[in-house]
Amino acid sequence: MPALAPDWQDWLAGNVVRGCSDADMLATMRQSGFDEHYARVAISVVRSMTERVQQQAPAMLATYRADPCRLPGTARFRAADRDVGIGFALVDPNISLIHDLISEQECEKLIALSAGKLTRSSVLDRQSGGDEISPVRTSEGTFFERGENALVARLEQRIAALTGLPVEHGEPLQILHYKPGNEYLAHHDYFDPADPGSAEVLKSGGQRVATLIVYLNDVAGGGETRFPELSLDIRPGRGNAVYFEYLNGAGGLDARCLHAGVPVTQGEKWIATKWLRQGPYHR
Ligand SMILES: O=C(O)CCC(=O)C(=O)O
Repeated sequence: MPALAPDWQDWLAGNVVRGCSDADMLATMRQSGFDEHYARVAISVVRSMTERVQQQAPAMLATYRADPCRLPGTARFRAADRDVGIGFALVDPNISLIHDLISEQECEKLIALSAGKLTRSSVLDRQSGGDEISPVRTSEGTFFERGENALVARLEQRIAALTGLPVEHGEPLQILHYKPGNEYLAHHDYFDPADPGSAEVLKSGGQRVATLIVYLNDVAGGGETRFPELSLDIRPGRGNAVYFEYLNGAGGLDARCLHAGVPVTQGEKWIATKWLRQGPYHR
C-alpha cells in the first residue's frame, strides 16, 4: 500500500484532534479521489497514532488545536490561475481554511486601491432591508463591483473555481479595515426569513449561501474570525481565506455558522469579504 502523503497525514491528525468522525474524514478523502479501503486504513492508522500521542503529549496537541493556520502541511489544488492549499476542512458545517488564495502583491494592491475610499461599515436594518450604522460593526469599508478591475475579475474567477458557484452569484467584493478596538459582533450572514426587511434583500439573487473571508494582512494582536458555536477561531494570515456554507441543499439555514470579527488589539486588520447568493445577483 503506498504511503499516505505527509500533508494528508497532518490533515487527518488535525481532524482527529478536533473530534471529527471517521465518516466525515472518509467522505472528504473519497471526494478527493482516494480508494475507500485505502482511506479507511489510513484513517484508522492515523487515529490510533494521534490518540496515543494525545495521551502522552496533551500540551503539544493543545497548541496544534489552537492554531490550525500553522498546521505544517496542506493538500494543494488548482483554483483557476493559482495553486492553493487546504489548511483544514470541516464537513459539517462545511468550513475550510484555504492557504495562499491570493498573493502578497495582490493583497497590497487591494489595500492600496481601497485606502482612499473607506467609509464606516453598515449592517442590514432588519426592519426595512436598508443599511444602517450600528455599534455592532465598527470597521470601515468599501466595495468593488464585479469585474471592476483586472485584479478583482481574476479573484472572482478564483473564488468561482473554489466554491463551484458562478461569478454572477457573488455580491460586490467588500474590503474591510479594522483599527485597534474595531470589531464585528457575532452575527449570521444569511437573511432571517422572519425579519420584515428580508423580503426586499432576497429579491435579487435570493438567499446568501456562503461567505469567503480573505485575510489581506497578518494582524499583530486579536482580529480572529470566531465561530462561537463551534469553538473555532481563525487567525488572520496574509493571503489565507476562510470559506463557510450555511444554506444546505434542503433550503435549511445553519445557525452554527454564527461568527464574529473579534476586536483587533494591536496593529490593523484588512480583509476582503465575498458573500455568495443562490442565484445571479444585481444591485
Ligand atoms: O472580520 C471578520 O473576521 C469577520 C467579518 C464578517 O463577519 C463579515 O464580513 O461578514
